[in-house]
Amino acid sequence: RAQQGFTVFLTGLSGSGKSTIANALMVKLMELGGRPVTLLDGDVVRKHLSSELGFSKEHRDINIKRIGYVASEITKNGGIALCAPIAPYTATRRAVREMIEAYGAFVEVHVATSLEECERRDRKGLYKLAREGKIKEFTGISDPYEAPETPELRVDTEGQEVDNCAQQVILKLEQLGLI
Ligand code: GGZ
Repeated sequence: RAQQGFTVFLTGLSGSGKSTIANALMVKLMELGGRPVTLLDGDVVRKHLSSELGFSKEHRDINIKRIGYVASEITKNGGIALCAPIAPYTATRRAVREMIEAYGAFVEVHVATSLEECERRDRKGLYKLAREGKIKEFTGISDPYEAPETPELRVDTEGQEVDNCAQQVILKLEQLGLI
């Protein structure tokens, strides 16, 4: 089982640092060699795989299930899938977990940057637009985020370097016997 495939699923608010951590994690996992690593980043997936979808609950669920399906195929074939969508709904994350656990491990990582901090950073200016009502159904402002209650790992990005956050995920993967 040491070389089974697995999926790391990073969930958190927009601007929480999911993509940044996923990219750092990808570098570390590729350095280990062995299994191919595939990054399924939220905004990249939306551009290529879910370009017709918006941000209603129904559309978010379709988007997450597509990501889950691709990750399950990667996991089935012994690869490593890194997913980094917001994935705001507990039930949908659970459905993806079940899809993937049929083939390998599912490691849920809550990138737990607070709304206050995400909004303070506002790297893309989206929170400002959401507050002004110019973006509707914006997660954390005018749409829900159901924080995971029992993720495999919770990462706090406030006052911590990206590399440290990625290293915590690596440690967890080691503890779980996945790498
Ligand atoms: C949340 C939105 C929205 C709304 C556009 N709500 O920080 P970003 O810009 O680059 O990442 C966010 C991305 C969210 O897409 P996901 O596929 O990860 O969401 S979900 O898992 O809920 O399907 C954000 C941008 O899209 N964005 N409008 N209304 N984020």
